[in-house]
Amino acid sequence: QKVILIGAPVDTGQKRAGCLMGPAAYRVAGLAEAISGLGHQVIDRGDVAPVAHEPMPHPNPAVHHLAETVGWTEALSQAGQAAAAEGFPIFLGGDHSLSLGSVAGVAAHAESVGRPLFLLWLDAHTDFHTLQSTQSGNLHGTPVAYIAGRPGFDAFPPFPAPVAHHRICMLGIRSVDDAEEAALIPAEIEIADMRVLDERGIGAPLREFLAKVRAENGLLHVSLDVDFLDPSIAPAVGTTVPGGTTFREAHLVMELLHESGLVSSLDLVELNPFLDERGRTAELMVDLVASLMGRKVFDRPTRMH
Ligand code: DIR
Ligand code: MN
Ligand code: MN
Ligand code: MN
Repeated sequence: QKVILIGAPVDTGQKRAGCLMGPAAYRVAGLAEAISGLGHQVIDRGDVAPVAHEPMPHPNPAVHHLAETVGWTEALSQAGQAAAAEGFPIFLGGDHSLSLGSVAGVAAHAESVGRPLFLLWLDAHTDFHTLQSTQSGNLHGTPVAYIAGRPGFDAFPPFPAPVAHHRICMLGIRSVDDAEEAALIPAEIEIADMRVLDERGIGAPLREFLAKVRAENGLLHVSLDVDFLDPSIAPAVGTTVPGGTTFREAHLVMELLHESGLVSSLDLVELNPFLDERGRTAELMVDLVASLMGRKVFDRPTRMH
């Protein structure tokens, strides 16, 4: 595979500074070397810069950094669409507001090749707020709403080919705000929250979703928020929520994704290196990417399920 690294040092989608150091931390932790060591070609495109805009006031006074977020969305969408046409983009965040742009870019690419885009959201949070419903005003809590085509994103470029609800799956969910829950209850989005994962394990719901992607010959974008992981193994995130996925659950997800051969693009988001402990979270994220790109515990050609 030709893997294209796109640095997205976005820090304006929430209020705790530090995510802008994420791309540098992934590079220091050896992300490119880990991927190329598996036999892939890796091209590091460096960091994207946002398009500049005058401040944009919003009727919801909680909303902050709207103009900056729109500027990042435009720049990352363009970079993402070009990279998706050329290879396998990995977006190095940056907070989760970068996915407004990264997924817009890969959605435009999917539309241009006539294939449906699917979205796997690995997160403690559902990130389903509109600009009207958010109470924190943190735009990292909004990308899935934009991607799914919810109204209220008039300040942003129109989302190219919104992703249908049945093509979205969320794993690891354990923090949902009331307004998000109200909007999600009637939606056909697959939500395997932590309760579901406790009952069924993480492999079963993921396999069901992958079967849907395969049945429609879809492209699959994976968005991995550090807070998908339990804070005991991944402390470097501003919004830790207890009860997250374990080391092995997370690796199993990545191994199943690799075996499926269906993943076409990836976000790594919310890493705040300022909160890390000797780089352990950055290193864990790099190891998870390695699993996604083909590193195996035990490399026997076929595995029995
Ligand atoms: C919360 C949370 N639902 C909000 N956040 C996220 O502020 O809208 N944290 N996405 O990672
Ligand atoms: Mn998130
Ligand atoms: Mn989160
Ligand atoms: Mn919340």
